[in-house]
Amino acid sequence: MKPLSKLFLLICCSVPLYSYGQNTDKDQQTVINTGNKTCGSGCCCGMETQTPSGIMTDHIHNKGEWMATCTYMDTRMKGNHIGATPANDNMVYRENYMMAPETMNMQMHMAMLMYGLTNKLTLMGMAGFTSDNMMMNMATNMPGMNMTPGNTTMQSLSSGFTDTKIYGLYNLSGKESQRIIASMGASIPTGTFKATGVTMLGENQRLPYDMQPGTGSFSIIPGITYVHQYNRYSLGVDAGADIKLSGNTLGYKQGNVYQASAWASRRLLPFVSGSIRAEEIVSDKITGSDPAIAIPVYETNDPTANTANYGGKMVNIYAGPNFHFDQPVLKNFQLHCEYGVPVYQNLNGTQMSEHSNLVAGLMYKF
Ligand SMILES: [Cu+2]
Repeated sequence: MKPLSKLFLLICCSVPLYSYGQNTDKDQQTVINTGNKTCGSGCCCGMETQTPSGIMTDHIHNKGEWMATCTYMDTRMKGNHIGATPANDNMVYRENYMMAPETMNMQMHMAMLMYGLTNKLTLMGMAGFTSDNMMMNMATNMPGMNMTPGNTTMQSLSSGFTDTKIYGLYNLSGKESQRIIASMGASIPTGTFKATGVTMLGENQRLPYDMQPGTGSFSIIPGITYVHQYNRYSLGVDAGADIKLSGNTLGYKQGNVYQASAWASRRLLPFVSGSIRAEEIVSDKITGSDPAIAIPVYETNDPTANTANYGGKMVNIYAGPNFHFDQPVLKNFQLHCEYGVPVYQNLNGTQMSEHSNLVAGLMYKF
């Protein structure tokens, strides 16, 4: 685990322990009343802290209000699936591949800024940096491959800035307790899609599509989010898509992504709420290919180098706590954490299986 992830976990555990015992029922009443007093027609205040960490488009801000968020995302993949069936290395080799991915870890740090342009329209921008680490096994040593005899694993690393996203969020309903937020975003290809590293072809080779920090394509990101907030609990649904507008300069286009979520959350203590969320993600195959990856020996032996092995359907279940603090120094902060595991995966071709997802975000409103 990297130092920053340790820090997040430390904050997760220590701040609520500090807050506990400092709060009383009277304090809880104060939090809710203060929230209502400062609310505009659809702002995020008081009780919005119940929305799960992975949902970014659940609220807007009052005119002139800013919010900054630091988010850490840790996605882990382990083993493989062929379609909907979990597959061990031998099953991958029987598909005529020489390489079988073992694990992959993607760690992303994201900075997000929100600004209330009017009481109904909020602008949001996101920029990120990602680090990917993939381990692969190979069936046997092949001549000309980048492996020493007897060493049957290979590690590939990549890192870089991700694509940058900008959004407009508009509250279609007049109420804050029942919000319908329509959002429209655009993804700008600031992330590299030409990262190189260790592959079966050797060092400094173009890394496969899933190891590239960026897509190289502009995309639009429409979405709609509904939140019904009660005093102690809230319910919400969210649906959205990431539609690639065109291929990149290398001649391929990452698949469109469609996602939907539904969640329920409840205030558990004056300073903490818990949420559970179900999420479905459907992603399309890659169209076209990168000439530096679509080399026959590479494409037919490494499943991650083959565009047929991208896209699919998955359902994830998440749970996590949200913390808000009412100490004078901390009252503008909120901390959201969410951990998820897949309950269903039906992936195109032969692909790495999703293992877990951690999202943790520290928000500051000013
Ligand atoms: Cu916000």
